[in-house]
Amino acid sequence: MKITGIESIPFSIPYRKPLRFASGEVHTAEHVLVRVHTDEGLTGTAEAPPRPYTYGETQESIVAVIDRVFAPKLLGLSPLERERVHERLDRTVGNPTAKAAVDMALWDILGRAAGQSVSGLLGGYTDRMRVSHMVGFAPAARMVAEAERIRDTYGITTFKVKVGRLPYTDDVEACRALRQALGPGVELYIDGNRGWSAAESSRALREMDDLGLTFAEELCPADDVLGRRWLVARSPIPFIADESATRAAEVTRELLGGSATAISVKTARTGFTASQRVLHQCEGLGVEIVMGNQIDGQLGTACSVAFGAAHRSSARRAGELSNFLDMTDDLLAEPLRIENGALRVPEGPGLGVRVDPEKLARYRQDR
Ligand code: MUC
Ligand code: MG
Repeated sequence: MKITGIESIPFSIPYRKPLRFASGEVHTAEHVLVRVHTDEGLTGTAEAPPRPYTYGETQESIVAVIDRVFAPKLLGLSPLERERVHERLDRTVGNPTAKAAVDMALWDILGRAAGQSVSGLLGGYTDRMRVSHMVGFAPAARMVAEAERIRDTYGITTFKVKVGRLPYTDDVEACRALRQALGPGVELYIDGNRGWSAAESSRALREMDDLGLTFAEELCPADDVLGRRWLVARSPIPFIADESATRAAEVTRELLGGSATAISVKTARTGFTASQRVLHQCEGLGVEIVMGNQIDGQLGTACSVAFGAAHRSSARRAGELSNFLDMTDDLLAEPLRIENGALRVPEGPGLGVRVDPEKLARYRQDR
């Protein structure tokens, strides 16, 4: 089987309400649908979500790098030649979500060719994951109301609270209000998207010491090298590297440098192949991982749950799988459903999902 074409289709679907966090905000899902075609008629599909403030990629840059740089290098290769595919993609530094979408579309093809689910091929550990919901910036009372609505509607009991605002006491107040309203049975952790200094982060962690937080993620920049090491050495809870550890080499650097003690794995930026490398690396080093979310739509979320459910170490924690709930619509013919706080891996060969052609026609921006 040979790769005969790679399509990159920009589409745009508005959010019902924006998600706000320290490094940016998202009002519209301006993503890219990636479809890899083969000479045997099998097509693999995945989604690339540009996050300009995190990786510098935009919808336009993803389309351009796939059309002009990646596709010409990959045509004629077999989807089974994944090492060769990655050798060619890795000549380019950066562009992580574009590369990841190509990788995941190839796995979709392999699953469809074998008549097996990608999740099964990756590891087949379980068929679902508990879901963690991300609560964005808002006044404390609105953050509490949002978490209560999500708990009551979907049974979700793990929340990642966005922090990193100044003064940091606003976030301490919001976390305290969430703990008081939701009670001790709910799991809370925080993500600062580099919004605080090491000293502010340290003060905030001290003031929240009684809240029983599970993790702290990317509170200050990893580029503040000594400040970050100082903070992580004093943190009473594991410190997750997210945007500072987007590739296996960065994971090594951050962990061995003492700048992180846990890792966020995002299929949106490391696909399945490189996510598995990062996961095995973390297992080997004895470091916990959390399945993160790149504010994915349903297709990206189907990829995250396929990967997360496939492995013991990623299925152990709730995965961030609910950002799509805020979108006004999506591309999938069969929508994903979160029930009793969990999301099941879609059944069927490959990723087990299908894009609705009418929805794609409505939301695509290239025609
Ligand atoms: C997260 O975990 O940080 C927000 C920015 C980004 O790159 O990902 C999201 C969620
Ligand atoms: Mg994060």
